[in-house]
Amino acid sequence: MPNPSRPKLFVTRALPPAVTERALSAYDASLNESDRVYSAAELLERAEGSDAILCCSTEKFPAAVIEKLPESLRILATFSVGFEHIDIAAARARGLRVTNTPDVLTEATADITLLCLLGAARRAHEGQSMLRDGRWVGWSTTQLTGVHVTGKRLGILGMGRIGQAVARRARGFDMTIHYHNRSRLPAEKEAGAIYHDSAESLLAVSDIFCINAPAAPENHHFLNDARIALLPPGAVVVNTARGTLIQDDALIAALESGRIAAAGLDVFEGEPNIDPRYRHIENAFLLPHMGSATVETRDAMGFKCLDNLDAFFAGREPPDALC
Ligand code: 8YV
Repeated sequence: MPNPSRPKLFVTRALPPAVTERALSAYDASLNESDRVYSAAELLERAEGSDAILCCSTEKFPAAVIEKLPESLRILATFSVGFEHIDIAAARARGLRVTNTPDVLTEATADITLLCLLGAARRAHEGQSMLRDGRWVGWSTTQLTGVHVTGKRLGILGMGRIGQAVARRARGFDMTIHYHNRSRLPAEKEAGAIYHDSAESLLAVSDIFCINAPAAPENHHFLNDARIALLPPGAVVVNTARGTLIQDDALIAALESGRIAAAGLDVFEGEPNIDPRYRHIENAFLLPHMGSATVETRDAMGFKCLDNLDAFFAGREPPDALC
């Protein structure tokens, strides 16, 4: 039964069970049990009369959508740390609060980054396919030899929370950590990592180049032909941030020519409709955007959305307010 004293919450995607339970206990929540991704028109229609929306990065809120959201809507909580799917300036202009989910997915995303790094460098996809397809006829000294990881130079683009967590893990592989960031980190966060004041300088020393920067207009298609040419020959590229940081034509050509030895990718431009050529590239280790996909992390992300909504509706400042 709708309870007029409880805020009306529109949840755009299916949530983990524990998060659904908590949402239903505190809100007059309308759920999306089929988990279908709604179009902009459906989002607007279903948001009618809502006080709050809990969305994912699969729903886009450009200015044109934000302007048409119902008057009743006061807060949008995204179940993601990334917020490039929301026009924050348009939300601010309309007085709509927006929150995200920092911190709780740092470790899981760093773990998947190492999986992509190792999976690419050590040719995990080719090994798995050979075994599963019955093509493994026996061991040989040169079979599936990959790129040695231990002791290599790791270049991290974007040394925020996730970049730093990747660096912590990579130190366990005796890698030398290099990074480029908008600003240099304090020594305690740098922990010996070598700062580069330009991305170009970082690329030149990156035996393994790892993208951990957020999607922003200034780094759209960051990894293009010219920047790939700066990487050491036979480098490995890893991306667990956003697909738009890579120009697919350039990376695919470099993987096909062997200029880049391998790539480990968890994110893609236009996902889930990835460039179909990736499916046939043997030296690419590919995952379907699984960075934060652990039970603990997804629960924590959902609870963080609800913590932000609870704070807002209790008249407090939401802890993770973006605007
Ligand atoms: C999320 C992510 O699972 O939080 C992010 O920014 O990329 C993912 O880990 C996804 O965006 C869900 O909204």
